[in-house]
Amino acid sequence: MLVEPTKPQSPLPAKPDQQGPDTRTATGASTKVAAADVAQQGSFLTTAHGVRLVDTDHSLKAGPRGPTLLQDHHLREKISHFDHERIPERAVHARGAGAHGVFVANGAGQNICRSGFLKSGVQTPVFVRFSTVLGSRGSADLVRDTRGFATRFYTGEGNYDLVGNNIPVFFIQDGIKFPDVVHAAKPHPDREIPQAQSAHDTFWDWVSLHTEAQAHTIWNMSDRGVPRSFRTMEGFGIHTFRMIDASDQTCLVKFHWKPKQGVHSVTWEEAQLTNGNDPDFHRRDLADAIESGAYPEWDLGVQVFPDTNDQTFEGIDLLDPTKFVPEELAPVQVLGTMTLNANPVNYFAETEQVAFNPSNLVPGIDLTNDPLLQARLFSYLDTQITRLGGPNWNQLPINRAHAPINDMLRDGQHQNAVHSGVAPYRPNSLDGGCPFLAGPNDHPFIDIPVPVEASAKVRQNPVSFEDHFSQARMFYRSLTPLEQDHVVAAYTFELSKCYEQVIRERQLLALANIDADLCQRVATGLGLEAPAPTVNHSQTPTTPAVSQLGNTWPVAGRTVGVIIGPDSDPTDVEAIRSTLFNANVIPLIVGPHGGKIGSITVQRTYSNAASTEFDAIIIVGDTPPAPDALPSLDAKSASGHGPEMPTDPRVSKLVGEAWRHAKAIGSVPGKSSNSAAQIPAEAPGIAHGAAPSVAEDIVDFLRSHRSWDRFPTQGRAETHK
Ligand code: HDE
Repeated sequence: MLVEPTKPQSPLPAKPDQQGPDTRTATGASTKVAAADVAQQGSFLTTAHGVRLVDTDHSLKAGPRGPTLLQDHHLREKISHFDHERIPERAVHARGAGAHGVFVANGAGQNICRSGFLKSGVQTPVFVRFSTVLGSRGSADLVRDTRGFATRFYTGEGNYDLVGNNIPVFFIQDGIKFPDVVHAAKPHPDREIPQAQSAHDTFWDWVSLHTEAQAHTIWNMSDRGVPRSFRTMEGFGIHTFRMIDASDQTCLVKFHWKPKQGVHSVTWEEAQLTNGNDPDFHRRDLADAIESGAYPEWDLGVQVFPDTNDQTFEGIDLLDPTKFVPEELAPVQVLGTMTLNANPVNYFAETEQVAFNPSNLVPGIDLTNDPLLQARLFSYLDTQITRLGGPNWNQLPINRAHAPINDMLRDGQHQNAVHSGVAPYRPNSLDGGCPFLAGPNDHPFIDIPVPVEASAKVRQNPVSFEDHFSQARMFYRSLTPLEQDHVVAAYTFELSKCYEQVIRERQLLALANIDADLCQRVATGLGLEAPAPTVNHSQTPTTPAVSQLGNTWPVAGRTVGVIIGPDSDPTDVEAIRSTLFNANVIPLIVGPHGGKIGSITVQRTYSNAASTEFDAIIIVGDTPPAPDALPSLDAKSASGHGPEMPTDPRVSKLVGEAWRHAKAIGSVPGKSSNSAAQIPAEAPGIAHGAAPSVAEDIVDFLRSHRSWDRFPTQGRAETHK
């Protein structure tokens, strides 16, 4: 008689009369082969079914000049597969770059969370995907936008996805509005412009009407909207999550990623130039850094709050994702460190097919009722079905868990598994009762029975969600005067790109409600009247932790352009290179032409180098006009400047931009005055002198990222405390 077994058993083997396919990979190899053989094996070109081919350049035709035959199986397979190479890009966050790494826990989380991956010393493989939000897959990296920061931890207890951004607050308080904000921010539906940016009418129309978006928008308008690198971005989980310890005690947490290299940005002008010079700037920077061994690192930390009934901390509603908690009120406690140490082998298979999902939780981490988070739990699962063509996307290599899987999910498009047994249901006796349910000591995910406030079903926000301006004000007033200047410039630029006057005026009113001075300065730039505020602020606290300036950071992986001329001293160049290499900074030699200048190998030329690819520059000796520095040959050479000039005009342009973008500039004197002569010698971030000491000074300047004090600021110092 069949009885339901009482002990867990392995999945049933096939019956004696059954035989599944041989255990082969998709390439026909045995499953125990190296990863590369799973993708392709053998050195002959074959069809997708392993038949070797003698020709792939000519279709099968009725004679050399005749029509192509339908019979050509190779032609049809090759073209048909090609026709289906693209999958729908992500609706948002379409443009991204990924990397593999490892997270090592320091054990500090053990007291508040029972997740195995937070136990001291546990190493967990991770895959991270950074992204912009608005642009299409082929858009430029350095647009003004929020950046996605999505991390998958392949833990022993299943996959945990922390799908966050580089800004700690979000546009909206309730997920039901996500299609609205995205439709407003995406290109206009009639002409499909502008690509990958918020400087247009529909965006500002929506955020000026829907003022809960203002708290996020001001972060976008700050330097956070144009990061120097993925490596120099903070990450935030945004929502409040719940952690559960070994004895079922709970606390509320907000996640933070802190980059070891500090938080840095580029200037707006630099961002715009970069998008033309190198639209892949961030993607390249991440891959190059990893390839060169300058592995990016972040500490993962949490702010911890008591799990109180009102889920409010120091007056801040923890369920409102447009609010953040200043670090001065709740310090970030570090739980471990993530190091990104490997680039993907194949962009499509990994970075494109990775399918994050905030529902991927592990024991010890649970959700709160944040209405934005709740809607995400539906959206991500749903979107992958369209994007990855069916429900089995979790079987794709990058999405597979590193923990044993025995689900009862069956069939569906692209099913990779050959499941044995007959009873993918519970309870059963036919498959030996498998799979079994875990007991409390088997590391199961347990939904914590959090009481739900007795209430009616309503479409309503809590009252605290009505405060839309106090945190935007706190953020603005916590920035340094220079950072405030950048915010003013960003709003002025964006609104100047709107055509509708009424939209500008409405956004000015929102700015008046954030800070009167901010509003006045933007209004001046737009040539409009500053409106009076309609909101009164009582005392606004400040949180200096949101400022990016005023510290020094490691310089590993930074790039310095070393600009040489035909007579530059190779000993000087070598001294500079070795000083920079010793500091783990990457020198790139920029010469008047490709190939070699004497014994020095040129990596960039005057005509193809862009100032935006360097964090600093050093000019070694004289840089007279190169033979191709003629206005008629190169528009960059600028009319009127010809071979009679002491300096190649493209070098002058490079130096001028480095100056404008607050980058450190060094020069080693040559025989005549070189291009750095145009720069005031005593200005901040300028080093003149002998080769090794100039390079040492430049490394020192790089530690504070930029020499911002080169320019006077207009922001109000008294607001930043
Ligand atoms: Fe997303 N979001 N999102 N989002 N999101 C997606 O999922 C969505 C939200 C974030 O590198 C999509 O797989 C809704 C907040 C990142 O693959 C989609 C709502 C935060 C990424 C989606 C939000 C994010 C996504 C597009 C409101 C920061 C890129 C393709 C309820 C905490 C992940 C995909 C990657 C991607 C929906 C809100 C961050 C459409 C409906 C808040 C970093 O499912």
